[in-house]
Amino acid sequence: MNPIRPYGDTTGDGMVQLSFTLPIAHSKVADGAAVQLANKMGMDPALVVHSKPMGEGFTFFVVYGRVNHLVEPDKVQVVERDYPLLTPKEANAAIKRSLRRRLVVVGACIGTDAHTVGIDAILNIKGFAGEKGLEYYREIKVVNLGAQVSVPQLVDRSLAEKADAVLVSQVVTQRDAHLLNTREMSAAFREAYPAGRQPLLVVGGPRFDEAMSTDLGVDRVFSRGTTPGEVASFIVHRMTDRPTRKAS
Ligand code: B12
Repeated sequence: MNPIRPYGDTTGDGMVQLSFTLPIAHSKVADGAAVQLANKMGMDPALVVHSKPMGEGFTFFVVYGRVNHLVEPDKVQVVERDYPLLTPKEANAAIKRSLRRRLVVVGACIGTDAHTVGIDAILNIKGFAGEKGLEYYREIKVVNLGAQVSVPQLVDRSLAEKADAVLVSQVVTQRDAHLLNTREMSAAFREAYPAGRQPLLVVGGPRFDEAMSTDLGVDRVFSRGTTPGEVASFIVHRMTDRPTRKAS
């Protein structure tokens, strides 16, 4: 694929829009500072199209301008879905065939995170984006622990429920809380379970990099826009692929 450029008014004109906040009072100097930053980032010319005070001593900006960088789609690396998308009916049938019992999923928002809408979108029967959540699947038992669950609580409940898969949501990313919490969680599961017997660990949230699963010690990372069907299909694919989990 040929290199491409951003597009604002005419194809390939390189126009982009950027928003940010600077710790400076709203003023003409502040607008100039925003242009200076944009110039240093490679936007030239750069135009402040919006600037508004954000409390005392802070200003929010939207800057519109041209960049000269070429984008090379051939060099982009992403995590592609490497398993088939199943309908709930197909997923139920696969679970029944290979596990001969219901598959147990335990879900939670861990740490201080109280953003439950994302995990509920995946788990609750009402689902997300026109797809039913995992509670709709007859062969899946869902235990949704809700918000602000500690790692020890999650591990204990997973052991008690004999969880096949543990689904963790992390939405707050301040000071990399999502990464630290996930690493703590995966380490706790490695410690609590015999090698090779731990449940499938799945983490999700809008600001995760899907390529980080190995680094975070989990089986899969899902990011923004994930649908319940993708998650159910992944779990079924991995569960029915790994005989060691079947007997638990
Ligand atoms: C609603 C909301 C709240 C509600 C949450 C209510 C609830 N019960 O969830 C309330 C008002 C409580 C709240 C509080 C706070 N919030 Co808030 N909140 C939001 C908001 C507006 C929407 C989040 C949301 O519901 N998205 C919709 C769902 C469907 O999307 P999603 O979470 O991305 O989930 C999808 C995927 O990511 C994925 N997914 C998510 N989890 C999982 C898990 C698994 C296993 C899988 C497979 C997939 C998956 O699947 C989902 C469906 O596609 C966002 C801003 C925004 N527009 O996103 C801020 C936002 C997340 N909040 C933010 C902040 C800062 C806070 C507070 C700290 C504010 C404060 N100072 O008090 C508190 C923190 C409370 C706490 N202890 O966690 C920041 C986070 C910034 C950061 N970098 O961390 C955001 C981004 C706003 C912002 N721009 O500043 N918040």
